[in-house]
Amino acid sequence: MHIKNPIYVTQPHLPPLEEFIPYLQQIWESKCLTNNGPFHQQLEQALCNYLSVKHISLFTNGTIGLVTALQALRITGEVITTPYSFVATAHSLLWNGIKPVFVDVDPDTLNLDPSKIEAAITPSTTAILAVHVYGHPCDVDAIQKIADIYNLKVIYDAAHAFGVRYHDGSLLSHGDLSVLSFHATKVFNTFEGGAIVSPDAKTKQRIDHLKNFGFVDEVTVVAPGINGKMSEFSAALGLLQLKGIDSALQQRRAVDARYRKAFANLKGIRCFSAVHEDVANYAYFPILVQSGYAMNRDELYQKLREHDIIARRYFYPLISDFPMYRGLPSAAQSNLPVASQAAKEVLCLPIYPGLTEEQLDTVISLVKG
Ligand code: T4K
Repeated sequence: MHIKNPIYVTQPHLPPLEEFIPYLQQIWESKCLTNNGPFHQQLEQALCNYLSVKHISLFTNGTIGLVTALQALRITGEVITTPYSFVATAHSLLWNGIKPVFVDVDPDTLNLDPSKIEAAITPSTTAILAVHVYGHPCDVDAIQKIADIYNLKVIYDAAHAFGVRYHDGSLLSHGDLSVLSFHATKVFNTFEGGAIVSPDAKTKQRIDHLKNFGFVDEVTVVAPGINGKMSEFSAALGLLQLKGIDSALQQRRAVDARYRKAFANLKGIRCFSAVHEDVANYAYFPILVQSGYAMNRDELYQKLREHDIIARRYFYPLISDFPMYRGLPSAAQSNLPVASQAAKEVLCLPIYPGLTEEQLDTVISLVKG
């Protein structure tokens, strides 16, 4: 069974091109390309409504959002974080001169394990930077409880968590700030993009200053801000993407259900259940390839590639194994046994709107062997 076009782990969801043209015409007519233009303002409002949050600041990408979130809360010293994420999570700490302290993950969710956090707190600890990996919620209550006791800020890297609802509200309302990514590979994309969700208008205002070089008005600069602004092109696409988001999420849900059913009794393949969230977003379909399966994870990865199926090992290697982190005492594998094992076993299978039945059958039959 050999297929002509590769099947990628994801493909961006895009609206019909002709629907984007009128937005481009408006941009051409107004000559307003960026700097808090009309589409930018409309998208902030539309996202607040869609996500049920009060304050959103759009960004050029999620990474600059993370860097800015740490600045906005004036985080310094040491921050407790997870090794099991995309490398941008920890890089945002280094860009702020902050020392990451890696803590192991929970075997059920692969999110930061709250029971391991307290042992890693020192007098220099100022915050917890956790990730809702694959869009599955962290144990936000347990994390907040620890943060309250030790007076720590909590930032969620919610790059995977667009639209996820938890505890009768948006998952993005937990912690002091949540940071989204609207990268091409995400559930909701604006080509490149991101956002910070703030709890109040004052925090949003500080973030809006920081993403615009620190400018408050033409002659006043209050902080060494960065250029993190989203352009009108991305904001316009975002407005259009919102119209199709519910259908895109339904299509993802259908793919998720197919995989889950197909692998339910497959020895050595473990799927993650989306039992914790009220509304899931099916951002990824990770499986763990464990003992009992016919081959190891890398062999399955290779076998799929030979059939032009480009599954991805998110997240291998662990962040703590990259050269700029591995010298840290907390990066030792002995400190991170659960994350280390997961990094050896995980494989994210293709999931995106538009994945055809035939493509899905191909992936499933290869995994089933
Ligand atoms: N925090 C977390 C937890 C994150 O996962 C990420 C990003 C961030 C923070 C940072 O947010 P941003 O600054 O990116 O907004 C991808 C993405 O580049 C990255 O955004 C994402 N996480 C990460 C998990 O995945 P790669 O290196 O795997 O991407 P790439 O280019 O190999 O793309 C994967 C597949 O997607 C391709 O094989 C084909 C398809 N694709 C990709 C692109 C870019 C397309 O079909 N079209 C495209 O334009 O990192």
